[in-house]
Amino acid sequence: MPARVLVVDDIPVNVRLLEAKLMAEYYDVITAENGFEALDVAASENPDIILLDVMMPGLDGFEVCRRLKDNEQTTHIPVVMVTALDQQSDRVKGLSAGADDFLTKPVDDVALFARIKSLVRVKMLSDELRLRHVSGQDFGVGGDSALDDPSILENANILVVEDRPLHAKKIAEDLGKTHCVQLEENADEALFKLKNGFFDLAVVSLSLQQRDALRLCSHIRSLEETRHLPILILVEDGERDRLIRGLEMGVNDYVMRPIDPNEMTARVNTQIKRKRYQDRLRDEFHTSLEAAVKDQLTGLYNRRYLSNHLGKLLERAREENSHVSCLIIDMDFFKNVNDQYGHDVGDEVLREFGQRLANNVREMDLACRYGGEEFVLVLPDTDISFAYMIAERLRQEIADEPFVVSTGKLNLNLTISIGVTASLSDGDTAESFLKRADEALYSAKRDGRNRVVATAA
Ligand code: GH3
Ligand code: MG
Ligand code: MG
Repeated sequence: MPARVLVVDDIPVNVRLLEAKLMAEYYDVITAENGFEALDVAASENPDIILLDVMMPGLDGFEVCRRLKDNEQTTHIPVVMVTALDQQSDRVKGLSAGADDFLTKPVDDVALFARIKSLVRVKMLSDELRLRHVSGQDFGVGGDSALDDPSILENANILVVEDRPLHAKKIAEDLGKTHCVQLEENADEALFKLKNGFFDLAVVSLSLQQRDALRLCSHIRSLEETRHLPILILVEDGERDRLIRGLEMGVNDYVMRPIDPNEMTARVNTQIKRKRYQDRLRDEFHTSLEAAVKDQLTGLYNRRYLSNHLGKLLERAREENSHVSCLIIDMDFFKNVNDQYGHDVGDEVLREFGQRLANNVREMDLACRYGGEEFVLVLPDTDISFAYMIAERLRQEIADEPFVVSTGKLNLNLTISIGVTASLSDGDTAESFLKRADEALYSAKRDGRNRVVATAA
């Protein structure tokens, strides 16, 4: 879906000019001619970004920005103030009104699209997080921490790569007011630090004297550890071609020299936000992925994962002409534990059993909770006699070692029964495979429990 841009300017020619540029790049453009209209349209149309003229009769840009940021419905929409050239005081005012970035008139194409791209990306990431948060709450998981909280910028670590000491010192001073800054003059050293440290952003001078700064940027982009790290470059006036090459190779944004500290800070903050939203999304993804495949009580894989995975293991075994074996394990008379000591103690036993099972398996084995007090252990590359041996060892260990529960107050002697089978060379589905093991388990129960029965295929 193309990003939707709201262009606000009281001079129709300015609106049309920006509109034409944006439409040429396939952005969806909506417009407003004054501050009040801008507030209405922003609330009703939910644009992905707002380009806001400063000088307007009635409500000026600062006031519009302030109201947008005060309104819960529009506060998350990034605002770029379009200011007259070299109006430093406008930038300070814009920042305190909550603006996310600045562009100067006449608007330069490279600057325009670099900014829109960064900010729209930030907004989409935070929208996505907000959405997941809402659905997470529907399922009763995930906290309710505010996502637009200012803490997203706290304790950010920035590496500044600049080999001219005076320039470096000035940048460190400016950014050091709000972030933790490290200076590095050597490009190789910088790459090493970025690779091994915990940085949120690399600020690279495009005018390094000792090394080609673009080569450093390209290395940062290609290394696994730094692929997602945002890069902001500092550019001299005559370096436009190199700037464009930098943006093409994945540099995220730039600041022109002489550096306006406010502008640099705004851009640095945008990049840090983007990085951190992205990190949060990635973390949440891993957590939800884990929740989808793991059993909550024991931390073992769940039945759904087993069903998905077992078919693949069997297929691979067939291709490689090897065997997969499997144990179905069921606790004996487990109902008695619940009846006698309560469900919580039962849960404790299951957790402890899961732990013991996990301790008994190899990296390649798949231990899962099949349901209630039933567990499945899948052993790739293992024939039935070896699987029987493992099952027998496990049975023995459980029978010999009482379960210590209720913080040491109870010692429970429990036993397990196990059905064992191995895959057939001429084809076995996950269902037929598990069914055979289940039949073996049934025999073990029938024959008196606390025993292992293996079915020869
Ligand atoms: P058998 O030797 O024939 O397997 O006897 P059993 O009592 O172990 O088997 P049965 O299938 O009759 O009962 C299983 C019990 O496991 C009943 C159920 O309440 C309990 N159970 C299943 N899931 C859980 C759980 O998550 N926590 C607890 N505490 N108990 C559970
Ligand atoms: Mg049982
Ligand atoms: Mg059972």
